[in-house]
Amino acid sequence: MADPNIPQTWDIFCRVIDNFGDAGVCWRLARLLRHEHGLDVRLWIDSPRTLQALHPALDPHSARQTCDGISVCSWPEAGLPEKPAAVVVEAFGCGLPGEWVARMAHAQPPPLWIVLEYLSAEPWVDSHHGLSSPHPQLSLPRYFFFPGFTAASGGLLREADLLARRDAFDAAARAGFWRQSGFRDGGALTLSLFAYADAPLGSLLGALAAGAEPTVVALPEGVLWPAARAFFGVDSLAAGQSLRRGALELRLLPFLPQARYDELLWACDLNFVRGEDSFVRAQWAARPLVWQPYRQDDGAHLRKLEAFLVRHGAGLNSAALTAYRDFMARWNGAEAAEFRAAWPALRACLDELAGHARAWAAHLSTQGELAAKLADFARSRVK
Ligand code: TRH
Repeated sequence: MADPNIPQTWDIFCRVIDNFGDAGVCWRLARLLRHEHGLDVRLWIDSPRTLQALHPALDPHSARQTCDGISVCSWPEAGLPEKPAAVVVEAFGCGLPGEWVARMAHAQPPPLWIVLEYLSAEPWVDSHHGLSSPHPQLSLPRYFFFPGFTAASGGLLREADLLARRDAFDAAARAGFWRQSGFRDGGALTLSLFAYADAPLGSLLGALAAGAEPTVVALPEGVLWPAARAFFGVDSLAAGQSLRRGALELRLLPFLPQARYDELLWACDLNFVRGEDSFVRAQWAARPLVWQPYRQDDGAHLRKLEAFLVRHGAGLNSAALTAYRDFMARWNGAEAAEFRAAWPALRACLDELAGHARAWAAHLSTQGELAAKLADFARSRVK
């Protein structure tokens, strides 16, 4: 439980840029620090409504509340912390408000300031992880903490029981998940789909519908529902509904609470994910995944994709890697969004990709877990 040498109080400061990942990662980190390290955690978030989508028990109108053992403070409604925590985590380099930094500078002793960066598989992460960069004017110790896929990085968030719960999710649990979602699990090839609005959904669904193999696509409510409506030529969609065309069955799901999203990943044979947190969860699910990184104007998202393919692709046979790369390039707009050949090629090596995904998850689980590494990092830097 609590290690007295780890600073006991933590403030996590989260600005929601857009989408769900900022809140998703911060909520997961807060829960790990609280429940696996026994620390006092305050999560300061400027969009409690986004967090409520992930954790429905949260009251988005409350300035301060305790949820799942974590003190959730809506910022700026909740004002400033009376006293900054011993460790202040600035999530994704979102920038702490000036009045926060001033209060930190006056605290005795000053808190440890950790900037939690975005996840990347790029090689430079290892040499940047843990570097200090003191505040230009104030004597506040500030460090940069980089998640990553190597032992030298900050690692990935993972609950202690996650892999055991994944492995216990058997055929009966899979059937139960679909039944609870309003569907009968007929054992067909099943894909989950979570992507950005610019994903070429219509082209993918067309290739699946034209295929010979019955294929289920599970689509939680979100930005891709308009493209699904257009594909099927319907005016509305509702969770629990399924639409069919040729070999394709599209199953509409609600946006699931974060705690249940893992079950969707475990209930599928291939998972389309995006951004950061769902991307990591799909790797822990040990199923093949197709990733759409968050688009960045300078093309940095394609460099992140390439870096992942280089790391993850090592050990894959060349035919499987070629099909995987080609499909990911088309899904991410680096190649024509045409799947009539790319999908059958990917489908043909899905068993190889599945075995590789299991080995990859096992490899990642030996690398040290992010919240534990963060707690250890704080322990070693707080006098
Ligand atoms: O929503 P995202 O696109 O968030 C993005 C990324 O984090 C990106 O790195 C960041 O720069 C940008 O926000 C600002 O994708 P991500 O990271 O996968 O977060 C989605 C969260 O939603 C994740 O915790 C999984 C969760 N989720 C559910 O809880 N239920 C669902 O039904 C689905 C589909 C997702």
